[in-house]
Amino acid sequence: MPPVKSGAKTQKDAQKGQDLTQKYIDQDKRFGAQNYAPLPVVLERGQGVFVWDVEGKRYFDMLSAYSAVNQGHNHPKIVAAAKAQMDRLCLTSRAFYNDKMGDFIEKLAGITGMEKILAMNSGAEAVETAIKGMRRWGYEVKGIPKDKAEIIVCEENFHGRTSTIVSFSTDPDSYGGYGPAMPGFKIIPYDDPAALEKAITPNTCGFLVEPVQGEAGVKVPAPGYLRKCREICTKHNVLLCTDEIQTGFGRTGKMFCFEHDGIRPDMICMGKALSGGCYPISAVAADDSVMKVFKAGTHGSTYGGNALASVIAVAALGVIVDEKLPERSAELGAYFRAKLDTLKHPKLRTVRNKGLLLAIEFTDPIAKDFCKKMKAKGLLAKDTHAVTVRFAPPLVITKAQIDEAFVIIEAALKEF
Ligand code: IF1
Repeated sequence: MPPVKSGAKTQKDAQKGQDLTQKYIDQDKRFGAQNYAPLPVVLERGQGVFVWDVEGKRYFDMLSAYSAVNQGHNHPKIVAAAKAQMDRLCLTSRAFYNDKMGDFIEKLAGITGMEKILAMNSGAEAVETAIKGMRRWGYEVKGIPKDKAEIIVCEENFHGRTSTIVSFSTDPDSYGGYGPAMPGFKIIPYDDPAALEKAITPNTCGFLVEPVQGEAGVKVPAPGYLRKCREICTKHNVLLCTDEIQTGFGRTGKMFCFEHDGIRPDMICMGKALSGGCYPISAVAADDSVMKVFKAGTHGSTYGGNALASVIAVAALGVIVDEKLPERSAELGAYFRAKLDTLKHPKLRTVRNKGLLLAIEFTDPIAKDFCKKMKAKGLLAKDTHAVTVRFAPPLVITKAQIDEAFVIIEAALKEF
């Protein structure tokens, strides 16, 4: 007999629930491309820091859809804004103006401190936009000879899945079998300003960097790294482009992670929490000296900046500001970190964090098994690179909820 799950009242209900879970997993196996290997949990509802599976079991969401759900699942203000707009107008394409995009880009320009915004949909599209912008700036403003522009990136980067972006990935899972690689990228070690300066040539147009490397396992660079990169880029007339798709919108304890170093990049890539998880919305911000290279007809997207997306982004940004999510993230990140620091286990190597982007690293490749054990106890988190588990709850989490989640983490660790 299967054990009774917390969401089911009787043994029979539990069996029914498990059958339902299996049905959805079978459907995925039967009809879906198998480009993911998810934990065997099928979610049907979310609210705040919690999600519920089809068996009625509740989980802490410690992934937040890779930091897209900083505002918490189904934030009522974002959902209400979306619902109201859906009755009015969703998509017109950019062949015409709509009456909502203006408020979106004005608000995002204010928050980023940049003059201009270019709206896209996925994070990868924002990065692609930045790459195209840096190259074109290189030719038109810096005077780099045709087709010679170079962009510098870092080892263990994660910037998305397009064929160009995976061309400069150092993870064989990401780039393997997808060649030929797009030329024009130079890869240097992360957190190494000297390597940046050495890699720059007269043909370098930009440096694309994550303020914290998420997929690499929450790799936090030395304080001042971005400040040094800023100085080097300025000195050599190279654009500094920070990928804030995962680190932005409060995740690391500031609105944007680059603020920890007190700098201003030339371009900012944003996505994920720009919609609070309610719609794919991404954007690039830059001053007009860079953004001017995008002339009419030279770049775009059917859905980018649509009315529905714009209204959702305005609401999602409003929640971040009104609920002081960056400040919460700083305070609660330190609180969560201090709790993780008390964990004692021979297989636990280290703890890292920047705000509410935290990770624990094991000495052995047990991260996936650890996630399975936490799942059984009602907490969902994701392993990365076999030895690391990332904890990134919605930023609306409370201290009491962190305490409750920590009990699960501690209990799961005891089973190793
Ligand atoms: C998947 C990782 C996280 C990103 C940064 C751009 C993008 C991402 C810094 C692209 C996206 C996601 C994609 C998701 C897994 C996830 C991820 F583990 F792969 F690295 F978050 F840590 N820049 N990251 O983190 O944005 O096009 O996906 O909207 O399954 O690929 P996107």
